[in-house]
Amino acid sequence: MAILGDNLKINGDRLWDTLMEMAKIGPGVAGGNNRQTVTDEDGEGRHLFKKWCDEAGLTMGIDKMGTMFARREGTDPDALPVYVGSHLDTQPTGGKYDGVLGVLGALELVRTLNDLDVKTKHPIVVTNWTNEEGTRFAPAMLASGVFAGMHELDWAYDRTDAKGLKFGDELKRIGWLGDEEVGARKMKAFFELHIEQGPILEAEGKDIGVVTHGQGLWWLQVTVTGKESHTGSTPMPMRRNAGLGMARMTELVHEIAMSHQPQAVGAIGHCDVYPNSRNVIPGKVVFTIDFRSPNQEILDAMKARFEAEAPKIAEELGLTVDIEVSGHFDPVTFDPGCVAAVRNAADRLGYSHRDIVSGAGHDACWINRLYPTAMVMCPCVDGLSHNEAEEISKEWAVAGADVLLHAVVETAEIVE
Ligand code: HGY
Ligand code: MN
Ligand code: MN
Repeated sequence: MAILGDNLKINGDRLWDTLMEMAKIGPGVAGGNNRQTVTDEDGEGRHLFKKWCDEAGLTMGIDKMGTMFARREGTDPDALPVYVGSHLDTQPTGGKYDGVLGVLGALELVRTLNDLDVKTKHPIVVTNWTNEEGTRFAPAMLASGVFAGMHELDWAYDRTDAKGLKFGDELKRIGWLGDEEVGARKMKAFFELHIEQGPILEAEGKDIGVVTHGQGLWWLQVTVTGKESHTGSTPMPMRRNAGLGMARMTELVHEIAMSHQPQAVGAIGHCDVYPNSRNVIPGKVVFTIDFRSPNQEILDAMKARFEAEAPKIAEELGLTVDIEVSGHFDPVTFDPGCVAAVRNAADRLGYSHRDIVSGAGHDACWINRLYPTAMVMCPCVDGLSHNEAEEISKEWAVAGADVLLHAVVETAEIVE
């Protein structure tokens, strides 16, 4: 395909300006973003994204999880579309690029095809998946999970945030509850551009990560119960300190992950201490654990060991412990054909690249269960992400979007 030469490239200035424009919505306190899912800020970001899609001549469809699908027509309206996108929602102390680069890189792809009047046989659909982060409403990748049939729609609607607000009510309140059945759309393939959120590409001086696999994860929610009592007058032997239980279990999580190096990670992320008073021994603590590994056996062994040993810690300290699963997906192997399209694109464009396993979860991990899927990664500074200081270079963003453009256009089949 002649036109798929290295002359087919995105407009880097326009992509960068678009990223900076979106970054103004839901600003954080340290230069990043706090645009959590189905908040007013998320709604504002959606309106801006829709405005840009309208200007690009795309047809917008929205499903019952609020996911946004902006369609560029192909020459064959019946051909299965190639979907490309990521997420616009962020962590509370999120960066400007996690997810956003994937949505706006896909928009730039379409803008470039419009500029060059390039036609493809298959339609191309730019996608913004709702609630990828799972920080306000667990689990992560909620909308793509419903789309992939991993969660029921009503179960997703009932997910509650720390204030007891329901996801479905909040989606309706911000005005982005769509009418399409979730999962009704069929795809030829799905591609997602994402920052690596790890140090490998930058450390090795590589422009592109060709994502062959993704880590699996277990999210556990742990409730430790003891007895509230006075921090001053309660003798040490009489205490039933739920906070101490959490501390010992936190050490256990770390030790379990360290025992499976280098193929494992584990930490706690969220915790609520009750009554959270400086002179009351915590009677209850609720905290979350995030175990991940690219290796299924290791992943499941970490969960099993914690489930076996946490009750022993509790018993020693006169506590009780309850463990429930709040998120899970198995390790992912992306589609070899789509992965090859990414690798060929990087070669054709002369970008240095290496195969890589995604440390983070992505919507692509769920969509890969239904349709051929692959990811493109670009480096990020110090591998830092889920931090307002998250940073990428314009050159990295452009390289990633160029490779995404070629992989998608090759799959959507250019019409000469
Ligand atoms: O948790 C994750 O890996 C993703 O950032 N939601
Ligand atoms: Mn992300
Ligand atoms: Mn993220």
